[in-house]
Amino acid sequence: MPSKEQILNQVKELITNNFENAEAAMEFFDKNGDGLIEKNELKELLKQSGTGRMWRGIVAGKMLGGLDKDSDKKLNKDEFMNGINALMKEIDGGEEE
Ligand SMILES: [Ca+2]
Ligand SMILES: [Ca+2]
Repeated sequence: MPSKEQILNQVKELITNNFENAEAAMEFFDKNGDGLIEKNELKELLKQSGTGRMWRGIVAGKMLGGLDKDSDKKLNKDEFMNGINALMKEIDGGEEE
């Protein structure tokens, strides 16, 4: 299994390289437009970031488990933004490209 750091780094890169901010990323991945990121949408995010097919479900589940504060199995904007902000803080030392 890829390490947590590896996956988070890929997600961070995806978002920083393709979106102006976390909000824009959330809008993009909220495919059904309900204002919430559910597991399938999270899996799509992981797919785009390059996480292998066999790990996406597991990783999406773990991310949901960690970020879903109100336990509705979906990430609302606050939960998603908290996750992204934590991600941006947690990983540093990467070279700007
Ligand atoms: Ca959604
Ligand atoms: Ca939630």
